[in-house]
Amino acid sequence: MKLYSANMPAPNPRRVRIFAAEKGIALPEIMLSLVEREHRSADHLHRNSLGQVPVLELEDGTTISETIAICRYIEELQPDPPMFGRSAKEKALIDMWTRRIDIQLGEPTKMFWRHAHPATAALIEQHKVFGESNRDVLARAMQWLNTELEDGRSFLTGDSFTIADIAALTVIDFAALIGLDPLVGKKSVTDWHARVSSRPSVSG
Ligand SMILES: N[C@@H](CCC(=O)N[C@@H](CS)C(=O)NCC(=O)O)C(=O)O
Repeated sequence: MKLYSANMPAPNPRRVRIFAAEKGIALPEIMLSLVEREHRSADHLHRNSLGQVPVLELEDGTTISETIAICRYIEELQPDPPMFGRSAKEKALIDMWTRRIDIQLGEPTKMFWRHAHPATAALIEQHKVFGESNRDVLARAMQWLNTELEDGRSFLTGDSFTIADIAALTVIDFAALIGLDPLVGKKSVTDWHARVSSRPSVSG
């Protein structure tokens, strides 16, 4: 199996990279240049009709898109360490947190990137006022997350590093890269961020 991917700062391929490293799986990556629009080539549109990365290609030619679907597939192949939970309660809490991160943090970050950032201005029609309004939306979401983590737990769902932490780390790092300052004044999130960033799967 191999992953059609893209280099940093692309946050979604990075999620799969970290996830596979946590599982000890060496996943060959074929890097597409997003700047050169290789993800919109006929070959890649054949793999994913939405023209996005990551895409996991299996030995039989099946292609799986969507980061969480790819990670779930890898989890089935290699259940240890469990990153989507084992019990019904763990699974539900990890799903809850992954969705919260994608909706509360991921959406405003994506909307700012698409509608206000200079790097995407030539690619899509931007609505700058709407795009800029997402700065405040993200700032409020980060404040909420900071309050949540003030109880001192190590990871988003408790004592274990999970897909929810990977989702949060990658979106927060991307938000920082595009100038949204997500960690400023957020002590509990900053402590969590330092903890997860020091993991070999992330720093290696
Ligand atoms: N929902 C998808 C999002 C994938 C996505 O947005 N990938 C970005 C790279 S991080 C991409 O391919 N962007 C190029 C584009 O949408 O044209 C997932 O979870 O995999």
